[in-house]
Amino acid sequence: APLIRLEDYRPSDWLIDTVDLDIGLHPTKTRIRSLLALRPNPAGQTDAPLVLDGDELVLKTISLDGTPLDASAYTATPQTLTLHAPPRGGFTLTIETEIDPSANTKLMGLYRSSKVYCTQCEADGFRRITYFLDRPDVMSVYTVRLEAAKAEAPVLLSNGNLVATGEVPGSDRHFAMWHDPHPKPAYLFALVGGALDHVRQDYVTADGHKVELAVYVEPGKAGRAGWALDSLVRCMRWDEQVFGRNYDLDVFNVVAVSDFNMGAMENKGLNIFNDKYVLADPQTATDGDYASIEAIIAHEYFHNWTGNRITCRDWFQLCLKEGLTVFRDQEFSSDERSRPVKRIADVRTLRSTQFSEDAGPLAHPVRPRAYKEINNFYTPTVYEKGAEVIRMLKVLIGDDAFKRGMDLYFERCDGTAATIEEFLACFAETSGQNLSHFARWYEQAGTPTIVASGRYDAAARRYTLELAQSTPPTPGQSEKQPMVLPIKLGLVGSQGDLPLKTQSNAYAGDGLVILDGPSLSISFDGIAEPPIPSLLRGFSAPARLELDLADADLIRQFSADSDSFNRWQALQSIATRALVTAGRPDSGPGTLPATAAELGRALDGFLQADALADPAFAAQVLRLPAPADIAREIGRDVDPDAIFAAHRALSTAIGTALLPRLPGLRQALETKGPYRADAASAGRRALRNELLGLTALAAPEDGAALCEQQFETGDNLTDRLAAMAAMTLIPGERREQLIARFAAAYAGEPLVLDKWLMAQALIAEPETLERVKRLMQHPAFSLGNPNRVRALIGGFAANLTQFNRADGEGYGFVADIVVALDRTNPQVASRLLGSFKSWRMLEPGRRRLAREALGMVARTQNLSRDVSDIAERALA
Ligand code: B3K
Ligand code: ZN
Repeated sequence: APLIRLEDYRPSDWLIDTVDLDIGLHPTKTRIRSLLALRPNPAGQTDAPLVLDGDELVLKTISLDGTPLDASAYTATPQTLTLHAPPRGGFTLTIETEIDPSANTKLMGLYRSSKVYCTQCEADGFRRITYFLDRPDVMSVYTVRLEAAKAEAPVLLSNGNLVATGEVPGSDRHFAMWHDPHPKPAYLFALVGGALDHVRQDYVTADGHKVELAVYVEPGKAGRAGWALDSLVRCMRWDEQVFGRNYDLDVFNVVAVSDFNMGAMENKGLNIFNDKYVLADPQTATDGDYASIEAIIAHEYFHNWTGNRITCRDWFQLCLKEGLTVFRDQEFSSDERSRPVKRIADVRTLRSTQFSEDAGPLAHPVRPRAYKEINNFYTPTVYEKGAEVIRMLKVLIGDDAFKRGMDLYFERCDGTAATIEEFLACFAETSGQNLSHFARWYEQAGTPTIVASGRYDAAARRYTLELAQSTPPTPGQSEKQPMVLPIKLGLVGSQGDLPLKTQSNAYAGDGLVILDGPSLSISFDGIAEPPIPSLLRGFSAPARLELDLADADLIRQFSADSDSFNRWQALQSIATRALVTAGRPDSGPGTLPATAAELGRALDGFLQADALADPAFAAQVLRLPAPADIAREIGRDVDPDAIFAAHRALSTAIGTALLPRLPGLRQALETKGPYRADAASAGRRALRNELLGLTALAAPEDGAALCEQQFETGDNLTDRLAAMAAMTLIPGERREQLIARFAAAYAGEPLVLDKWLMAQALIAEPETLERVKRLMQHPAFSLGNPNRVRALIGGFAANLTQFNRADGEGYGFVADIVVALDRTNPQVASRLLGSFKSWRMLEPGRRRLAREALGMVARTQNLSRDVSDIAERALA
């Protein structure tokens, strides 16, 4: 496959002003007539041939300005439609294609999911429907007529506003006509047809525009659509208040489908969702699901401005819409829930997904320079690190300049396909700062490490901080330049934060230091006692911090720091250091770090004093860094079994230290009355269930009884699933019985059974591989459904010890599934292959076995571009 490069970008030679689609839906023979109004792009070449994109297409007819084209005037292949000598001025093309939605297992373009017609066009699915200039800088006004059998598809939806409906005389068919006045790229086109139920609500925007909101779901599931609709209303209001953005059409529809390659899609006025991120009621969704639905509904809605009104010039600019929109949804959730807890959760995700990507062979800049398959670049780096870059920008230039910069961006770039340069120019203008060095965040891959050390001079009452940064090499970037690192900091004394006074004026005493060179030394005066440095407050830059504080100081920081994030981080740092030491291959199995007792005491004191004040925060404090985080910290010759053993030993020791307190605390945390999804209730359940897990480890007999009891009496999925998950920590017959009872209780609930599949795939025992193979035969599993695959196979691939079995069987199993799946759904297959991304840091035996499995995949004939791209890069 050819490498597509950012530097080769050229504007399109042709533009398409309007698109009129007439689509006759049929399960196997869907007809598409497309009328395109083309004109030469003043910025392009006028005498160029016209080459439209296709993908597995069959051309039926073609006319130019209404006259059928002579066969010599064009060439049609499944991939392209070329007009050799298009007229110099504007003209229209009418193109007819026919496709089979039922045979479309790639779930790109038009397909059927449980008898519902739906589309997914980003990044390049529209070309699987009709020949087109399928690139985001070609923006057109769409009018869409949909026709289908009334019985099969009573609901017919597309982008924009509904302009007409009617019967097709003399037939069992009907039609709906939709018009979207906002020019958009083809990747935002969507249609839905099927028998669907819905819930609806009217909404009036801040600028007085009435909008009909609706959420469409499979028949019988309307009772589970309320939370999504409620989230939609709240995020629309929030975007008006915080970003000054009003909605711009008469309708906004959300549709849930059960076969979907990713989470959701922001098609203009017609968002299509994986039903996992729409459907919720207390019996079938967890607190985590409620939070994800709220966040993803908001994310897709926010794209209406950051993505749709302002789209991307080309796919290299993907982070322009994704990083910014993740930032926006994170801010929304922070305002709806607890800001510190949300930040902690986001940083956990960033570290586990993005830092690990950045540390391995698939590392790439937030704005990649080249790609073979763009769908492989919808990554944690583009999304989550992209959001961190926006967050740093805000810290760097301040809230006010950031807000004015966003306003300027909306004003200046509305209706265009923009670039990162255009985006940054707005903030350079409103802040008066030169952002060219900051822009390196978009170009340079890898996670910077900040090495910090402090020195206290009691006589001079001066504290000096030495900071240095470096970034390890990543593929294609062996030399690294210093980044702009905004470091929020404080000096914690015995009575709290000390006032910051610096001698030089270069760094004001406002708690923000900018490290933008290789190193920096900064002194604070008038410091009356030896302080504890609190660096990267709120995780102000996506970096690793190396700061050697004694455990006792970290424990003091945990109780005294005014920054919640760093309070949490202090204990995480103790645990990380202990686990890194104990998890090294030469440490002997399951060595208990000496600090376990200290950590146990600190947590016990904290639970006694503070747990009930903020249970959601307390739950985060109790949760240790994941074994995979420890593996990344160790970085080379990793032995997953040693890390896991150390992790288990530390968790068990903590559980043992807390054991006397657990029953009383669990009782105090019980939520009274019917289930409520709010953040405060969810926080109590989170802590209560964290304590259940610790009980299961520290006192398996009591733990098993508690799990059984909570499963039987729990009135919501959060508690019942937590009971089963805690029980998976306790091998034996009682566990198997509870697993069976869970399956029986939720038979016919595929989304709940996904959690059941995943919980089993994550069991850290050698029998898990056989269990997973057995579960592939269970009626709840299907290789054809992405959610099922991600739950069971994706869950197994995330099981640190079992995917990385010393005999290589885990690698072989996942690699075989990747190859099999690639024939039907390359995108899901290539995501799964991404599970190998950390193979190079393993000890030599596993490294060799993982490389062999990757090699087997790479050598397979007729691989998709998606899978071969990942295999090649992983092995490079
Ligand atoms: N923009 C879509 C993702 C499309 C993925 C294409 N492979 C969802 C989102 O980020 O909101
Ligand atoms: Zn997005």
